[in-house]
Amino acid sequence: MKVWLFSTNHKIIGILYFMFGVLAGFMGLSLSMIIRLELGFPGSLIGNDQIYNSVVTAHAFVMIFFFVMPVMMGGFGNYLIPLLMGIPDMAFPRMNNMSFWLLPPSLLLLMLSMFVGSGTGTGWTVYPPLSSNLSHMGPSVDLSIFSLHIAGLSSIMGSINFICTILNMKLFKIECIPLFAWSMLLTAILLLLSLPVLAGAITMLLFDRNFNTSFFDPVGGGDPVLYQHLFWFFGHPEVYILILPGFGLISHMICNESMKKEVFGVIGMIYAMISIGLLGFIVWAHHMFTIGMDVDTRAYFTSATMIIAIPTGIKIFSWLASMNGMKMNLNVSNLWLLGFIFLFTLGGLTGIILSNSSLDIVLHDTYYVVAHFHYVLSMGAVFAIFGSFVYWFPVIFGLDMNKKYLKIQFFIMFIGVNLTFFPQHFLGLSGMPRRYSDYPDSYLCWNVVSSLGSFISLLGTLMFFFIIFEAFISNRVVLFIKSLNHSTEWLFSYPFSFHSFYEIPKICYSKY
Ligand code: HAS
Ligand code: CU
Repeated sequence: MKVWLFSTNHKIIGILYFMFGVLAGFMGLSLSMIIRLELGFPGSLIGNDQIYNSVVTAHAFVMIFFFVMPVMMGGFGNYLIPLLMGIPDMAFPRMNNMSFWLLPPSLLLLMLSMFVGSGTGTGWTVYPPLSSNLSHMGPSVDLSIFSLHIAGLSSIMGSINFICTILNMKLFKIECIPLFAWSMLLTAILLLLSLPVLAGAITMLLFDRNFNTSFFDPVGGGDPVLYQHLFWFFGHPEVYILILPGFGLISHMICNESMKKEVFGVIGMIYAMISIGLLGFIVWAHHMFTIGMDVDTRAYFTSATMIIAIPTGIKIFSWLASMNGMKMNLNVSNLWLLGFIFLFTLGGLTGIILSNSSLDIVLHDTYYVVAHFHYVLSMGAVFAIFGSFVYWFPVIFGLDMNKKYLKIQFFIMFIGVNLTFFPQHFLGLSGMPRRYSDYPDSYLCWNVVSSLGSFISLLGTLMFFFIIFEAFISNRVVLFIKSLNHSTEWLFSYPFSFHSFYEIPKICYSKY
């Protein structure tokens, strides 16, 4: 018990993050099933729009802050960074423990906000005036704000830890550390710079709600648009925070699966990630084209946003170039990799369409946006998580998963998510707004398809847990890996020892 509660060990904390992420992932999935049940047929199932909106809000919060971020940074980051970089543990192991243990109370507050009062029906953006005390009286929004504060604290401490670990404890020059370490470093910097802005915005909102300030209330000289600027100055970097660690994981896996000693264009990849990180801070108002912006500002934010397609394109084409010439082997890891590249690109392209301010005036707040971000998130970030989990399962647990089941599971997921989200492009283009619990009959067909798709992905996810269960009970111990890998995490024995490196390893450079 002590081992799990008080551990300062990066592997234990990594596994704690994984367990927490799985729990939260299931919560988020359940909430999404409620959404798809409500929208699976016209008319009302829940019978209360406030509850429907609270479910949508909680789904987003849980998936973003309690599933994707903890699993990618907390889980894979903590587990793999020390192993990949040849160091005994994270720089601040006790702070690492605290980063993790702030998350359960934070999730608890979020859950409370659903059950106390009338729920936070504001969407994950928590825009005033909807989130002010006139439209959302009662404690729910305050609880959500506290939840975000605590989750933010956890992330900030985690980020400081990653930045210090990677910059101070590296054994190589910075341009030689693995791409996954680069992606974690950049994600941590993005978090450190953007989260305080969110914290400021929601604290001002808290004051508006409870202490009679009027930062966002025009009646007292405030402006709700200020909130939107503050929120999206955090919100847009946040979407890259969600995908950059995935980029790192994908680079790492592609390199190994295509039997190359490094990814095509490593330096280009590093510069691409740096530019995505930097550009991410100067495009935020593409989420606000409909506030009544003057034409120059619209032109600026449209062009700045489009420029991000360049570094992202560099990444996509470098991955493809890394795969070029490989002996094509459609094993499970490669299926997830190809799935990621294909579907993330699709989501990225719809992002470019949305970045055109004139088109966005029409598409904003429709299902087209929902389709866009689910392609980059549920098929970008989540495919990276599934693929990485399958790929590193032998490293973490020393056991082999059933390959045939995994392949079937991949195709179930692939069909499920595409069936769920592709039709949402059509719904968006024909004008169906997001965050409504009902729709006119003309939207029926694609909504039914989408709900069916979501049930297929539910089956896929359940099957994944069956496969993990099966791997544990059949206990196929991995003795050695067939192909020798380019990185160090495979070199250790199972079950893992507490610290993999008790002294600084001797590095020798060889010219192959
Ligand atoms: Fe996004 C809304 C634009 C990437 C997540 N995005 C969202 C929301 C989320 C999200 C969660 O400009 C909704 C927030 C909310 O609740 O309201 N997004 C972009 C652009 C990119 C992009 C330009 N988004 C992401 C990633 C996410 C994410 C990554 C999370 C993981 N997004 C928008 C815009 C909105 C938006 C608008 C607001 C919409 C609204 O009205 O609310 C880029 O980073 C994507 C770059 C990737 C590619 C693909 C690979 C590149 C290649 C190179 C060649 C391509 C070229 C483009 C030259 C572009 C292969 C050619 C263009 C063609 C159309 C063919
Ligand atoms: Cu954005």
